[in-house]
Amino acid sequence: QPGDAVPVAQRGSWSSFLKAIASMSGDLSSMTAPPFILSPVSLTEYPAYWCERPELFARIADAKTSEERALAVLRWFISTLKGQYTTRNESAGSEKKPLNPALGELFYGYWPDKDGRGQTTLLTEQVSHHPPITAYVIENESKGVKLVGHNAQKTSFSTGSIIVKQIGHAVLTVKLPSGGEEKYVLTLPRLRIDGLWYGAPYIELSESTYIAGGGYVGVIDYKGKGYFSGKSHSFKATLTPQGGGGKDIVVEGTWHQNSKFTSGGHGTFHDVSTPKEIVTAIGGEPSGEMGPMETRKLWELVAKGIREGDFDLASKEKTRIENEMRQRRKDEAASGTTWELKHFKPLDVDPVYEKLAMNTKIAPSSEDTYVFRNNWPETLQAKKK
Ligand code: CLR
Repeated sequence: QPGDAVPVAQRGSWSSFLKAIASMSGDLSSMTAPPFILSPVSLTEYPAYWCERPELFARIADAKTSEERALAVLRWFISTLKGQYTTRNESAGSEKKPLNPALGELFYGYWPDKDGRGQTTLLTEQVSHHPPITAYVIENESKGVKLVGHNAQKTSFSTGSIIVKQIGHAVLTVKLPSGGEEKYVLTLPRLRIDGLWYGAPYIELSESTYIAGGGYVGVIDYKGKGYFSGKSHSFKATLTPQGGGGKDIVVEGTWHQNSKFTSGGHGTFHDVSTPKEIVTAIGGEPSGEMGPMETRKLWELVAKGIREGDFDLASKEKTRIENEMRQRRKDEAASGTTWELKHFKPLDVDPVYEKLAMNTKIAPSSEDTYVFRNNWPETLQAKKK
């Protein structure tokens, strides 16, 4: 039945929300949604999904050949998808609407060393509010593996589903045993959000993403129920060595379960059932505390309200924050200044993307980027030893 998963008292506002989505263009993040669908987590925390298996991230550095490295990158990438796209269904019952980050919002965290894999640190900054753009760095310094990326979303509505086109990309840098380094460009999948009618939204991935670098181009094709294997969350990844001569490696399976080699290898490629490790949030102030622009500080009472079902508190606090931010923008306009980003510098073109996108079908052929200033807060710098 329509609205089955929606609390009775919110069914009216859910159907108004759906109607509003159907006629919106572009940015869904600032639309007001009924309480039952709100998440207490800000989008600045989502980049942590890239590293919930820190050992797979670290292991990229251990590869001995470019083929091994390309496979290690692919294995780590595939292992992040379950966290990125199914976690909220598992923990909250359905996909939820995240908090829409304020300009300059910050999130810091780390994954501790374990079994010699080294510490991994995370830094996120909301680099734009209109449209929302989030930039992040994840680094395992002792291993020499680093991911720098940014992402935004363009949403549209089609036959009952929300279609989310992700804009942005990430660059993975890996130090080689020989002393040099290798860079890989990663693009992001298109999302389709279904189950809206019932009030139980969930994500399926579609189309293709690319991992280009290290002498390989990887194309990952995503299909839902009724394609390839007939299963939801299916993918097929093809790694092609550049420069001719080599043979493709093909891996097939489901990204939330397991996958196997179907060409160029044998047996299991990856099984994602190993336990994940949630990031540990950490304050970026020298005292170890969280500053006023740090996600969990900024949204503290909104998150509390949502978690405890006190939606008056949540909406009162959300309005207060939004008004403060609006005032800040007005003051800046009046004084002819603009907000200064703390950790990133915007750049119109990304030379790494341009170079690696050349021999692929990566579209668009050019993208802007955010360059990390390499200024980790002291509290995190201390975690990198
Ligand atoms: C953000 C970047 C992450 C992967 C990711 C997962 C879920 C996506 C999110 C991104 C962007 C915002 C998103 C969310 C799912 C739902 C939410 C598209 C891409 C929208 C704004 C809210 C839709 C509201 C319905 C749930 C009703 O690496």
